[in-house]
Amino acid sequence: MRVIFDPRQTEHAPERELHNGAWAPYAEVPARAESIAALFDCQPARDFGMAPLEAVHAPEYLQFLQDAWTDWQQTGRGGDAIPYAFPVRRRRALSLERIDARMGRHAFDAATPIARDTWKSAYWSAQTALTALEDLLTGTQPATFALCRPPGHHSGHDYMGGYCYLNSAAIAARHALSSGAKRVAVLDVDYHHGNGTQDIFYESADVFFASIHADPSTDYPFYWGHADECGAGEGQGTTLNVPLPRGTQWNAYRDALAGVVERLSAWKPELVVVSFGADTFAGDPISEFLLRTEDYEQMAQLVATIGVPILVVMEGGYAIGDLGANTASFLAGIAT
Ligand code: SP5
Ligand code: ZN
Repeated sequence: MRVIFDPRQTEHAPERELHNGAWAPYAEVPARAESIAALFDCQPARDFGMAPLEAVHAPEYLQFLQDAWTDWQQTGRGGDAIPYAFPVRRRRALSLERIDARMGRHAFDAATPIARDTWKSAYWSAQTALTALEDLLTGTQPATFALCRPPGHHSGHDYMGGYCYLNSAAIAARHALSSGAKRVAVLDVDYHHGNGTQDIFYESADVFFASIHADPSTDYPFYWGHADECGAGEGQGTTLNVPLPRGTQWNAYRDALAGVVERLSAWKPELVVVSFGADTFAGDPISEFLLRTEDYEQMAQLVATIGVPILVVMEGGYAIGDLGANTASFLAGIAT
């Protein structure tokens, strides 16, 4: 399978995150992407510029991501920029200049720091998805793989969170629409609900967002991904959430996925973007599903029965020693 990977995606390297009330080493490390890239003959990203990013994200948010680290340093602080105050419920989203206000305005958690090279890596992560999309649309292969890092599915129109800054899957899905596709599905199989992607397309009739994930009653991101969230307005019925309990194994996962694949097939997308996270793996250090390496191949084979071109976009997965094998297993199933 054609694999796109840009080395500039590894420059983003926050030092630490707030985890269960204490500082912990940042789980979303450059070695994640490197461990997968080492297994493939990767092609670099091409530059599609800012327009496809602006088609998904707010201009002031894109500017904020580019400014934040420098503005943070100018306050005289060292280290990574981290928000601590947020404009929740009925607070106006004021366009304040103070870096701390801008951080909170554009984040929904305090566990997604901005480091020196965050913008550069996030930018090339999005370009990686766009390159893999174009190669899929213009090529003859049934699928391509965008080895994106940092991940994107928690990032919304004007916010970051969950290690995500730019929503590469959403950027690719919208770019597919502007390239002529009429119906695009996003299937999110990361352990965590893809709240950013859901938000971006919640009222869109031309993008079907489906997600299988840990029940947000017990797991991050908590406030999205419940089964009664089905879309709104013109997008009513084009969002599908299937939360599963901690401890889920392949048999139960497969049954859930079969139902989702049936719904997607009936909707008749022209293209499927898969937000692939390998954090459903039994050995994942921050997650609680119990999938095995060989299960990913079967998962992908089931997804491939939809029978349309597939763009696989990398999201989470933190068991670095097994991440390459788990991803390779998934890609093998897509290609067969
Ligand atoms: C892209 C992606 O996978 N983002 C995940 C962000 C998760 N951040 C919060 C994780 C909280 C984990 N709680 C750990 C429980 C350990 N048993
Ligand atoms: Zn995840």
